Amino acid sequence: MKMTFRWYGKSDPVTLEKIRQIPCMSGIVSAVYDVSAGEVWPDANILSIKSDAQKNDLGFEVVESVPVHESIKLGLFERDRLIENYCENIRRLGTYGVKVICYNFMPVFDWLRSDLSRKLSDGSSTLAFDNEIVLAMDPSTSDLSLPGWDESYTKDGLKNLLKLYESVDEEKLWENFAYFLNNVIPVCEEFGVRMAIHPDDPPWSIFGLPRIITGAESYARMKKINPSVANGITLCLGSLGADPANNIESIVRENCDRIHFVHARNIKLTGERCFEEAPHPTVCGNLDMYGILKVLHDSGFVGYVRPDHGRMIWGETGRAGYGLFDRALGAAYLTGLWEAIERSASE
Ligand code: DNO
Repeated sequence: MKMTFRWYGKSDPVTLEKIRQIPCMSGIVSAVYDVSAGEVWPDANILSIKSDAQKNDLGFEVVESVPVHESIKLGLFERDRLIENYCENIRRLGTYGVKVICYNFMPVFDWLRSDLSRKLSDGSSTLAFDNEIVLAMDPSTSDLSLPGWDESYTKDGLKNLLKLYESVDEEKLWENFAYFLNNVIPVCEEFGVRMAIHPDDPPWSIFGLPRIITGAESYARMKKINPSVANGITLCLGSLGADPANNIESIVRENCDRIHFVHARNIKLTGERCFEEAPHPTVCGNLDMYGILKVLHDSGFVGYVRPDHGRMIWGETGRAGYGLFDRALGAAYLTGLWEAIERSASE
């Protein structure tokens, strides 16, 4: 297991100098943020992340994300050019030592929360999802913004995009996903890169848009489309865990050969389709972190882990979910759990 930490580039207040001081941190997870979705990432931008990381004794082997252009998800005529650009990014990243690309296939919106700063009784604040609030939101006028979202649309652009999705149901999205996979996976195989799809977060349809990566059945279907291990998974515990019907341990057992990246975080279910993001330890939420990590360990997991979202604690302010302190506590906790699991397995 390699412990990693997400870094949003030079503008991130959580600097590489701070990240390197977290014990056992092997590398960063990052991306080229100043090139639009669908375009090829200049070599210089990729190399600059790599050399910044290296100067701090950190690796750069995981990219999160290379965004999939909406025209690919919609299956529009320009998708072939955009997929070729995606393939070129895979070639370049592979050449510079990137091993895993985390991506998602969620239409229009990436992860979603209704509350970016819910006060908890201990004085910290956290991200939360409340279904009633989301149902009442109008996506084309809401001002919500989350780290990593594509913010390049104008209000009209967004409205047009939502309109285009009216003719794309889940089956159509699967078809477009299969087309994408069957074009990119051979390139990944050639360049030693593994794709790791992030589950839909939360794992159900929002704003009437189709969402297809929601649990065990999705992974079985993905494998049927393309059985290569390069067609892999980012196991995001908090995303999958938001639906109590998902049995994460069993998803791990069924897919252990293709889990290349883990987003480890805990959540506290607060109602039907409602949850708060909890501190990482098992006792703080509904997910059994020890149990899940143990199954990963026993299934031979050798991929990358990053502590996912943290609360804002000790007065920290910054990107929602992506402050330093609580994520660093999460990393230390997860590293400790892993050490205990490894040691007890070898005794
Ligand atoms: C949220 C993240 C997601 C993730 C993308 C991957 O915090 O986990 O935004 O990066 O869905 O493409």
